[in-house]
Formats: sequence, structure tokens, C-alpha cells
Amino acid sequence: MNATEMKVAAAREALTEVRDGMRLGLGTGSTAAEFVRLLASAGLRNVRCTCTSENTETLANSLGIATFKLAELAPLDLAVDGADALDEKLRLIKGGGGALLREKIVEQAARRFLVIADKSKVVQTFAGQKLPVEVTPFAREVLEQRFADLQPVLRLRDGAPRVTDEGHLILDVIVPADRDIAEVVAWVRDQAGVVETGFFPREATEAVVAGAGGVRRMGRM
Ligand code: A5P
Repeated sequence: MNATEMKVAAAREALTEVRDGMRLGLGTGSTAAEFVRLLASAGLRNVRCTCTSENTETLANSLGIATFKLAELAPLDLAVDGADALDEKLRLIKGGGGALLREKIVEQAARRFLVIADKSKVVQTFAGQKLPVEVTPFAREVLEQRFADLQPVLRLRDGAPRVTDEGHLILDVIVPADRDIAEVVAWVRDQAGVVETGFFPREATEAVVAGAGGVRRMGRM
């Protein structure tokens, strides 16, 4: 299986958890997009969906999936989304697609959050990983200076700062090798102007990880 086939395999396994009539949260990114495509062709007419990004909403609507505001559906029965990294405790780093804030809002409003990923996303440690930090435009430069030890890089798209769906900017920082991610995130989140980080310590309840040999299910320990 190549990487795309693994993403499809994880998405297909996630679809087996969906029942008609459910209220669903749809994630963002290439793996979540495979789930949206499979969902659209599943013929479940009474599933109601809300999206973690405008990109996903555009994709879902283009495939004939009607979408609703989160508040119209919350609490959700199930959210399905990808991750940039996950560990064996089901802690995640997300936000590679820039949607971390809406993702966390939607996924905290879900009774179950199922992560779908290929096995390259599974990590032993978050040390050295890229961690997206969503910041207000006003605070960006001062936070870049304050985060100097974390090697911040302003996220760009087409040569201009990437503006999130909520109108913020993203600084990608590096989790230092000698520090625990939870401690780094606690300090980062304490800085005024930081809106959210891509560390999801407790949101995921389960995961489907696809590898060459098939899919592996993980549950929260
Ligand atoms: C979107 O903001 C992200 O959180 C994605 O879920 C994450 O980057 C995984 O994306 P891929 O499925 O494209 O790897």
C-alpha cells in the first residue's frame, strides 16, 4: 500500500463506525478528505455534518453533503479527522493544514473523536516535532521573539502569511528535545496573543492507523 492507499484504508475503516442519523464532525487534511469522499458515496441520507474548516465544507458541499453550524448539531456523535503525529497514549499534534483551532473546537464537542492516519504519523515522542501555534496578528512579532528558543517560523501560503479561517496567523515551533511537550504547551498557551496550539492531549478517544499490513485500532488507555 502506498501512502494514499493507507489513508483510504483508514478512512474506510472509520466509515464502518458511522450510522445513519448520526451527527458528525468532518476533519481537515488529505486523510480526512478521503473520509469525506467515502461518506459522500455511502448513501447515508440522514447523517448531518459540521466541518472543521472552510476547505472541508467546500469539499463536502461539492460532493452533495449538506453541512450545518456546529451549534446546530452539538454534541456530535462522532468526529473523524487526521493528525500530523500521534503517540500510543492518543495524544496528537494537529494543524498541518492550518485548521487546528476549529478542529479542536469541533472535536471537543464530539462524544467520540476517531483519528485516521497512516502509520508514518505514529511517534514515540513529540520531541523535535513541529507544533503549530495559532496567534493573533497583533502579537505575532513579539511572540516570534519570545519563542526564539522554539525556532518559530511564520506559516506562509503562496508567499504571504497564512491566515486561518478565524483570521489568525500560525507560528510553527519545534518542541525541544529535552522538554516535555505538555510543559512547553502550558508555557506557550500562557502568552497573551496565543489563541491555541496544535497539541491535542485528550481529545482523541480512538484511532485507526493504516500500515502496509492492514489497519490497527487504538483506544484511549
Ligand atoms: C489540519 O489542520 C490538520 O490537523 C490535519 O488533520 C493534519 O495536518 C493531517 O493532515 P493529512 O491527513 O493531510 O496528513
